[in-house]
Amino acid sequence: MTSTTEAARPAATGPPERATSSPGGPGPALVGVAAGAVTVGVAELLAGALLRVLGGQGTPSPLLAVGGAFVDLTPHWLKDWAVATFGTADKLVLGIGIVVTLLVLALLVGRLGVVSRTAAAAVLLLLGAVALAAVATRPSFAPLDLVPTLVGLAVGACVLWVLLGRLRAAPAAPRPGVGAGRERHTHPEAVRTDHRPAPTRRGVLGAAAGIGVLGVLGVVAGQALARTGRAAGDAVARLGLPTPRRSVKVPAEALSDVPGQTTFLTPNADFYRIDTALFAPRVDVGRWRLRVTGMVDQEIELDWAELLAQDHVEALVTLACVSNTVGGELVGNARWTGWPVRELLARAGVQEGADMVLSRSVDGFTAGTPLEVLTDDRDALIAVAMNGEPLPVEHGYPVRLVVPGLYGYVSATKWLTELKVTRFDADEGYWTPRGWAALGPVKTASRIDVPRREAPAGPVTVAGVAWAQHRGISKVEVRVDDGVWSEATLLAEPTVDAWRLWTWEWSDAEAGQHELTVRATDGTGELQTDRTAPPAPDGASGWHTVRVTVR
Ligand SMILES: Nc1nc2c(c(=O)[nH]1)N[C@H]1C(S)=C(S)[C@@H](COP(=O)(O)O)O[C@H]1N2
Ligand SMILES: [Mo]
Repeated sequence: MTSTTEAARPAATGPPERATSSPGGPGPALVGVAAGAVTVGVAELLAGALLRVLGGQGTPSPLLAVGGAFVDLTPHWLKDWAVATFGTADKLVLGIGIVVTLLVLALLVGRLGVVSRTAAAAVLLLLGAVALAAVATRPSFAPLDLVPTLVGLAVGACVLWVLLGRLRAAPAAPRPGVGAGRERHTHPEAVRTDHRPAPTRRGVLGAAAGIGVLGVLGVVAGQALARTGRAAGDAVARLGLPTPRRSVKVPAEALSDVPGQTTFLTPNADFYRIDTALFAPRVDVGRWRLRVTGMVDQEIELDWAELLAQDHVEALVTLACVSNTVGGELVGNARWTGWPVRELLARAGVQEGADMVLSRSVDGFTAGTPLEVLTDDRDALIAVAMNGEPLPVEHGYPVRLVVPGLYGYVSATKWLTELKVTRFDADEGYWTPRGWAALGPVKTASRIDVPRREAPAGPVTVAGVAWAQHRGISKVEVRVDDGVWSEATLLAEPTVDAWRLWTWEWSDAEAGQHELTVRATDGTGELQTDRTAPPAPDGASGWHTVRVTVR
């Protein structure tokens, strides 16, 4: 009875029959994934190699170009939702989304191959055309950028075509009526393939898996090459940074030795990064230009060598993001080297009636900055260095704006390429039509760094940082639970444009739950507001409170 059923089943349901007449099962899908992986792998490897060989001026990753185009096409509400939901992990989530999408598309292309090889190849090429369109519409596009994707597609299409064909020619497993027990010694094809090119199904699938793995390795290698290529590009700039006519030293009295407290200068590698760019644009300093346009007597175009030849200064400026929440980390302080914007604007000659400068990035981002903060005596800089090093790519290499007193979204344009002198009633920065205020002066803020959760009973050092850029900090006060406000000790304030560190000795922390609250007073004597507000539209406000368990 059992043996009858077993012998009958394959013949009755017929999978072997179907497999020999047309390639069903997981095979076609695997072939699709292999073709997809090798397409992307070859494209990424080639792009990375070009970037490496051309020293940071080669082509960008096709994958990232597709991601970038996707971000550009995403509606605002979806983008806002993604940022709100995933925070700074939004790019990781997008990356995972892209990989999953590609995987599904590749599976479908493979399955389509069961019906028609031509159709599968056509769809692969169609998807390739979409990728090419994404590459071609990137802001920094150069025709060479198309080559890696084209080559990848050619290889991928060949792999798809050949493997689907071989899969079709390969007999699946046992032939109809062949029982499992007899497979080994009655499988003539298995013996034959050892001597003749007629493929076995297993052989084809093995090849597909191998090719797929090679494709993934290609992506990894391509990304690694691109990274070293970009680093090589940075070395170009390292050869030439300006010697500032005025340099700043951070006095020891501004530095803290309290473990866990904010460091006065934020190392470049730890500096928060916020921008709309999926990947930081690679700007070739050799081709970089800064243009001054709009309401000026005379338009100006400046290249890297000309910019370096100007009179640069150093300044300590704390940069803050309007999206920073109370107690949040989207704020950092650096020593910037740059040429004062006011000197460039004076050279161009600003015309009567202008009240805004719209700065533009190579990637299309814009910021609208009030003209007056760029022309008064503050250190609004066309910055080329950050903490003594060329700007890191993610922070605007080779040139960005830094303006003391304003949130980054209305002032700190990275990968700067144009300053358009204009009017607020004629132009607006990137974020303004997206629901953020046209003006973004930094609100006075203070933060408790330590303790954050727990503290031992007895004396406890409470420490943190406060900022009110270009107004300075004159007082910081700390309160335990609903007690009285005590004045914290302020560390030195080398400039009103940077944050100020503070400490306070909590002399008698008692076991139990406590709330510590901090508030600052700015240099004009105005107390930080206790009115809580969310980041949108013009910056969060409210006092920072931490809940501490004392043991
Ligand atoms: N080109 C470009 N510049 C930009 C942005 C951007 O999206 N694109 N974001 C701005 C915002 S919102 C902030 S807070 C600062 C952050 O600078 P950072 O990434 O160097 O910290 O950059 C500003 N400059
Ligand atoms: Mo920001």
